[in-house]
Amino acid sequence: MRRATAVSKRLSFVLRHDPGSVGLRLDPGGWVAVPDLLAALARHGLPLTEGELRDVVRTGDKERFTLEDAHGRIRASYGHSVPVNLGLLPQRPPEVLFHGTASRFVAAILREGLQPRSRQMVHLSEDVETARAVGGRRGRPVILLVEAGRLADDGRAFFRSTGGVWLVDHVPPEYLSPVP
Ligand code: HQG
Repeated sequence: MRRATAVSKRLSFVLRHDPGSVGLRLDPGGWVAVPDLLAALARHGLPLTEGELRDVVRTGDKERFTLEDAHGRIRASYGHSVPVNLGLLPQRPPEVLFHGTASRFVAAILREGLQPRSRQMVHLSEDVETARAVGGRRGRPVILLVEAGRLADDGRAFFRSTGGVWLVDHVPPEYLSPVP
């Protein structure tokens, strides 16, 4: 695995799922001070310069992290399993969004709707290609169309993270249909 990929995966793990694994605590918004993160990673076997951290954030294939220079802090932009309040304001989503999943989950999803499972929120994509790549991580990909506009009209809050990732707490089955 490329070093940048390995660093990105470790950052995702620490900032989304287990800051305690390197002795860190996230603030309520999911942020951690950059010097604290670098020191914690170094203590746990991943010495990293600030320049390298910046490169990983900037050149990753997705906008997984947000680096706020004004405050010298960083957080994962989405994907959390630890409770965080990202402070995003609800936004009107596009009329349709997409969710890529693996074929073995489809029957349960069409019965129960989309659940966040181990994460805090359900993650949705703006286009079919992205959704296909997301679903392909877990098996044979199946794309579900989400009637996001109608669900928003019916009162559910949608949040836009970075890189065209939309977050919602649940999608009931009546707003879902498989894309042939
Ligand atoms: C499925 C990646 C059965 C759901 C991606 C998914 C994303 C159900 C799996 C982000 C279900 C959870 C998140 C139900 C949902 N019954 N299965 N009722 N409801 N599921 O990884 O959306 O590359 O937690 O379809 O690109 O795959 O890491 O969610 O297959 O943006 O930056 O349960 O992570 O980004 O899997 O991925 P995940 P996800 P990164």
